[in-house]
Amino acid sequence: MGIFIRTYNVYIKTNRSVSNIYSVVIFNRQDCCSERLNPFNIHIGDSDQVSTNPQCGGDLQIDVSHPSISVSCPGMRGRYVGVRLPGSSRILALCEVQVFPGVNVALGKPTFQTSTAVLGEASRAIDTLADSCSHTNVHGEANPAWWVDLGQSYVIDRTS
Ligand SMILES: [Ca+2]
Repeated sequence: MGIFIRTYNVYIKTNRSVSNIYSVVIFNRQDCCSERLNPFNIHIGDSDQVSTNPQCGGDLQIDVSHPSISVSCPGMRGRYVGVRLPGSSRILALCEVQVFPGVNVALGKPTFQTSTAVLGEASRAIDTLADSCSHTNVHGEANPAWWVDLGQSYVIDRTS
């Protein structure tokens, strides 16, 4: 079993102008190197300085025998959803990142990352192809990160 964070079943939505995020789903590399993702952090918030936004769940671990992990972050909100690898000399590859308020709101949105390897464009993490992955500098770097700009703030109001 991968880590599945489940807390509240119900959250009272106080701002009706925002939509709902239920979970963030991350697809890991399957061809090699799947252990490189551990540990990772998910940041959600309205700052484009992604690493300053609140973390969902602290240091997270994916079960490397599973292709993906679904992380619920109830009560969090934000326009930017980021994945960051804490530590020196890390390499971040993401094959898909999905943000779910019923439908995947990350699709078609602008994506960014701290560095880009050849054929590892940030947009590959939202191209719906599990064998096409974003990739930061192959030599590693401190605290590499990837993020998507959802264009508006979304809030989690309950787990799905
Ligand atoms: Ca992909």
